[in-house]
Amino acid sequence: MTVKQYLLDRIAKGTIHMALIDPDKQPAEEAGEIAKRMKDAGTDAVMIGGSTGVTSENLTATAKAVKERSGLPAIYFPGGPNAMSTEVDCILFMCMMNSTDLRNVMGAQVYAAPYLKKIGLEPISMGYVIVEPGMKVGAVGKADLVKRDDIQTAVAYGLAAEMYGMSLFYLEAGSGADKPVPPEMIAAVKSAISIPLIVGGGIRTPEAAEAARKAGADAIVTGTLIEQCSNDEKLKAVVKAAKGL
Ligand code: 1GP
Repeated sequence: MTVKQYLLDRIAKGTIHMALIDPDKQPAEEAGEIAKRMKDAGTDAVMIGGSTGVTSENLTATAKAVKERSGLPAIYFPGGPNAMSTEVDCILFMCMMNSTDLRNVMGAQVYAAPYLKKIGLEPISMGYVIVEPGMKVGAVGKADLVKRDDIQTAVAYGLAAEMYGMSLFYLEAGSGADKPVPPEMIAAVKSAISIPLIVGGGIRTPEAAEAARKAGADAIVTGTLIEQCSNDEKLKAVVKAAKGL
């Protein structure tokens, strides 16, 4: 089964949770341990990526450790075409739709496509839009951030992603954001599009995860929380709230 089908099958049953691990933040063994704890907490898949410091070496080692320890799909969430690995199960083939740098919209993808074809890695097409505050990914990605109250623009990006035939649409507030994507924005985008909606950035509490799920997120991503939290019960509570269990 493709990873895309795995995700769609799970999403058909309700909101899923994905744990984001930055390979630059810890040794691979530790990443594997985090993935195992997240699997036990009920997470559905592990995304591997970061805005800076990702290399083919740390990506490969992290993907290997994640798969060995958790058995969960290792989904590459690339920050650019510079790091690649055959150890990941798929790559989010994404277009940062609101970047002002053409390389993030299309250039990196064109550069990477022949190599992805050669190694036979599953691409999952995804429209990726950065909402305020945007954090590091907004700055590094030179994003023209969607304002938190500009729901119409967020909806328009979602519709454009769907019209382009993208498989997923991701609303991102940025890792470590003080506030996640507003629930009103999630709800409006969700009701406008029929492709799965991923939401991430600044979700660190069961309340925030529940708000995103209730607003209509199909997948909820948490990164900072799992890096910083050593309390398995708290991790479990956030995953449960994300999934509505
Ligand atoms: C980043 O949305 C993710 O792409 C995760 O954000 O680190 O704030 O959970 P956090």
